[in-house]
Amino acid sequence: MYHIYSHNDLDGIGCGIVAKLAFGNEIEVRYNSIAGLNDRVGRFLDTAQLEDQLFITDLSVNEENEARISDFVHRGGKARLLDHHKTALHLNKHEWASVQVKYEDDRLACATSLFYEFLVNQGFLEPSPAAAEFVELVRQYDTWEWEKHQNLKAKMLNDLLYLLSIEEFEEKMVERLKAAESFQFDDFEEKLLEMEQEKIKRYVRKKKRELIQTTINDLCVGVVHAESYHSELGNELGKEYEHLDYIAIVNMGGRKVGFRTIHDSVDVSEIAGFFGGGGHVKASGCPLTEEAFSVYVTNIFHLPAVKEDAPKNTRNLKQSEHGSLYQNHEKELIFIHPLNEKWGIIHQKNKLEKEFPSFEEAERFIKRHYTCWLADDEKFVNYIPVSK
Ligand SMILES: [Mn+2]
Repeated sequence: MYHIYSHNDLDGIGCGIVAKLAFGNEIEVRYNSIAGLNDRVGRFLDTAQLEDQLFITDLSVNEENEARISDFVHRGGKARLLDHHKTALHLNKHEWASVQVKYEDDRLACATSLFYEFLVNQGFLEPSPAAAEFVELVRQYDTWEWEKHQNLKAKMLNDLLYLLSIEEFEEKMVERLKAAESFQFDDFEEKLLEMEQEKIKRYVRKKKRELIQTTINDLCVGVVHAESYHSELGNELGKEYEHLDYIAIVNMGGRKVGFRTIHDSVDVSEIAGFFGGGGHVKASGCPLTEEAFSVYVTNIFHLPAVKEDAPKNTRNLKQSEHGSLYQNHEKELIFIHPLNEKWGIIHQKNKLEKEFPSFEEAERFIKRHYTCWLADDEKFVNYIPVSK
């Protein structure tokens, strides 16, 4: 009997789907949370027979299971772990593990793409255009490449998973990939997914108005409470408030915190690791421990949400030669103005000594330091700056 223990997200489930294409009813497929995997692997090894074949995909094992799998393999058992998380690279020292973050042409790998290629190379699975397209959609979604290519189909595939149950999604996809020449959504799914896009847009708009800005360990952080749509929120809020180093998404019901960043200079897997979690450089998570709770909830609960830049101004505009006026909850006024080919800042009545080579850098500075937003036209026309 074959057994696959995989992650319970699109990439992990993609592995289960290609496994079913290859092995049909000969494989037991189980999806796990990051926290649940080691228990599952431990229980498998307790009773494993040498003719059992174990696959672990999109997740990695702890030291105890690492040693136990090595032992199982040395006794003649078959096991293979395939992952693409850099936190699992140390497992490559075992012949039974292959962890690969990137392809030779620099495309990022995902577990489904690695596992699909493995199954094809080993002769377990006949390659097909539909399966290859499905795998590529999973890869683009999991690595965020879909955004760069604006490949909405990849995002819709993930949305469809969460509109259905895992079992339903898996069954539908396996049937479709077996039968179809290419990978398509049906008309009903198209309509559903279109409605879902609109719903997500409204949800993100609402959450934008609930974002709290704070400073944690010298990083400027946006905190929001949300149960769902973490990727969309992390991405949209990160882009809207570019001055924030990362977005923390608190899920009270699930007792978890998700971390997302759009910046290359920040590694959110480190931040999650600090609170006993882990993940990718740009997307990670941790349990809502007492410590995380005090940092991301208690300490900032009294703060008001940050406001968006005034959207309909005709006078108070960014990067204007007449200057741009910002305000914050403390009713402070902050003014950015051109100054000898550079940009200067007046905070309340004080001219800052620091000068900035670009408007963007000046704006980033004041948004981080004063938690401010572009004031409306009325404030601007009544504003009299101290003499520059
Ligand atoms: Mn993955």
